[in-house]
Amino acid sequence: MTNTANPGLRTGIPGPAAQRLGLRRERAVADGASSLLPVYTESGGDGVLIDVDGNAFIDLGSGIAVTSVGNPAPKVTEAIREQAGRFIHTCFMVSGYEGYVEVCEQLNELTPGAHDKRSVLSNSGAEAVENAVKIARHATGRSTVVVFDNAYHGRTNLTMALTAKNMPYKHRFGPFAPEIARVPMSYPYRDPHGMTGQQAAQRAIDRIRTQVGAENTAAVLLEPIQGEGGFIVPAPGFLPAIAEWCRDNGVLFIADEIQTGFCRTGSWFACEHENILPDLITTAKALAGGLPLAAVTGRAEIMNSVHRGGLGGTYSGNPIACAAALAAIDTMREQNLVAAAAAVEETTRPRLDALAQRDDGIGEVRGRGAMLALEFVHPGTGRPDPERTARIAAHCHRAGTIVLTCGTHDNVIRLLPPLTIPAQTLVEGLDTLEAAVAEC
Ligand code: PLZ
Repeated sequence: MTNTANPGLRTGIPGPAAQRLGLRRERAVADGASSLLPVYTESGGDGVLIDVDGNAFIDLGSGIAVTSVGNPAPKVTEAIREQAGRFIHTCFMVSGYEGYVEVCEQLNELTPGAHDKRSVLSNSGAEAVENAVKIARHATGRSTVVVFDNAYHGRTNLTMALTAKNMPYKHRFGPFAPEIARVPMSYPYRDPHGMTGQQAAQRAIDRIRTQVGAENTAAVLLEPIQGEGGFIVPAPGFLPAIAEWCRDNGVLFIADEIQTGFCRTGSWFACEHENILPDLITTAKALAGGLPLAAVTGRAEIMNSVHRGGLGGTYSGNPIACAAALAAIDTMREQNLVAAAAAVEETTRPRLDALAQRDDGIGEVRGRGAMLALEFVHPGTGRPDPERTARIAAHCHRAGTIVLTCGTHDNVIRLLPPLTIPAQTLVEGLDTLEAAVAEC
């Protein structure tokens, strides 16, 4: 289908070159590694991705909240080139380099709280979460990790256990790591009407107290705004109440800011919106502008409780990824991407709210900054509507705008545009989404 709305489309989707690659893929790539769109990227640009058929897609996904600084961002590209021309790898466990140290300095400075901090780097978000759990168990001498309904923390064995959703993440991949307890999240749209953040926190704390026991709990791990689980923003007061209980009970509070971190929600980290000071914080995604890099940052005494050599990995904190991260962080500061995320919200939120006014299949508009979503439901019952959600997303894709879905029930369309997206491009992407909602 060729669409007139996006003048950047040259062929139907997928075009002939993408179809040829699709056939090669079928013969070479495992079916388990699937893609949302049937197209193949050739290059990027200001808020767009150009595919192998010359089609320009408006990017409202940023490769799942990664290319916040642009794709490619000139400074990041330059830093990668410069570092690649000097050396590519030493293994930090063999010999150090300045980039690793400097990324840790930046993380210690930028993450919430002025207390003494240390950081350790790894390759992926899941690996950072694994490290955070290792550190928390080591520091407390306790084993249980508490996680929440709808949580997403990764696809490795331990992080599958921490992740809530069965399909596609866990199905037939068990047995899973033990000593994980799951408790209810604050989910204002679905919680009993009027339930406050404090009440939702008390519900979770009662579960922990009665089913685990504080003295067995190493850490409470949570996303301050849940990502894959549906862009769920907990009711005000929920996060502070959980953090306070943790503090009073010697339980570490780990904030997974892998998706929410680095300017995405209109502050450097989402914990800042409620003045939370996590003991440990995991980051990845936008940190290195598209290169694989992740981190755990936390209180010095907790981080340093681990014996020498207890944390590491061949590629952890790769020099090129560190160079990219420093350039990405520079770009965030120079271009004030905190303000840019707030500007995305200013443009987008009123349009989503207006859309929800006209469409009783939209149960809720929610999110913060440049992390916004629509939850689709059956009118009247509030039952999740994953079918319509999938139709709307597919319609957007055929019309040349990349939107992502999420949610435990696959009934949420989420927007994660690059924070550098030109205003006009964002507006065109939103036009496409509005048309898709109207037509489906
Ligand atoms: N914690 C909060 O959002 C990654 C993964 C999607 P990795 N989310 C996108 C998918 O289907 O694999 C994520 C996250 C939060 C942890 C992770 C894991 O980060 O870098 O994908 O391992």
